[in-house]
Amino acid sequence: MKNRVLEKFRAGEKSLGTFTHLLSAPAIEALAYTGLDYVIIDMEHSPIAAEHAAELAGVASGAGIAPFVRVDAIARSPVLKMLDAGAAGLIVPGVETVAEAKKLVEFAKFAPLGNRGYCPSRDGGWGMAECYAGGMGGYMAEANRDTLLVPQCETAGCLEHIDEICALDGVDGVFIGPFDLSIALGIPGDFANERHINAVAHVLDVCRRHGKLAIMFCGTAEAAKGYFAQGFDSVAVSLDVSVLADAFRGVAAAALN
Ligand code: 3PY
Ligand code: MG
Repeated sequence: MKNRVLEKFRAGEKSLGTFTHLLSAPAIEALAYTGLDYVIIDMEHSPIAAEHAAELAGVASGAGIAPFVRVDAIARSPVLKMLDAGAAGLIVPGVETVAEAKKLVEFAKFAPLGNRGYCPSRDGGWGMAECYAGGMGGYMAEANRDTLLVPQCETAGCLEHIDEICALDGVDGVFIGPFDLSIALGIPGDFANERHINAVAHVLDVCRRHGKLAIMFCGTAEAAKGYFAQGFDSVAVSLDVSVLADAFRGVAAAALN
């Protein structure tokens, strides 16, 4: 159940990912050759549902790129299904309250941290993975340690309570959603606004103090470089479909003009 993003975080190295909306196994296999560490299978903003997300997670781990899943609800079902399917981490959008974050820990982490339900499943090789050598306790401990629970900070409530949320045992990091965060701040898309810059810096600082993974989302490699320089451990850049469309727009412009 090794987790490349976690290993890099522990080693003080940065990691890079992107979102996938393409609903395409070959696209994910291709991403594994690009130098990206992880791909986030997005159940929130794409039609990808549980069965499809599980297949794509399997494809990604087989290809050597860590499968993260952005679930579409703060609920037991998607959390459990995606962890059982072998997600290296869960990104959870729209978190508002400390109580919601505690619920997530309850769903995503085995006892004693939480109350995750158990079934021999893909993430533990259906009971045949090495971590089972000493019994199912080994698997449970490894799952708790190596699969990341990462709430998004993108609401006013989450920003207000970020210190408490980040401090929770079982919350492994925070993923900033700059678009929704800027909407929550009343400055949609204005990432240069001082209030947005201060909010982002504050979340990063809180993550640093609690020793948790700080992940930022942005649209370009240049912006990613800036966030790494600021101290983010990880950046998710853009979306496979956007990068594809941008590339072809450039090809069309160059070929036809
Ligand atoms: C946001 O910017 O709101 C996000 O959730 C990025 O994925
Ligand atoms: Mg968002």
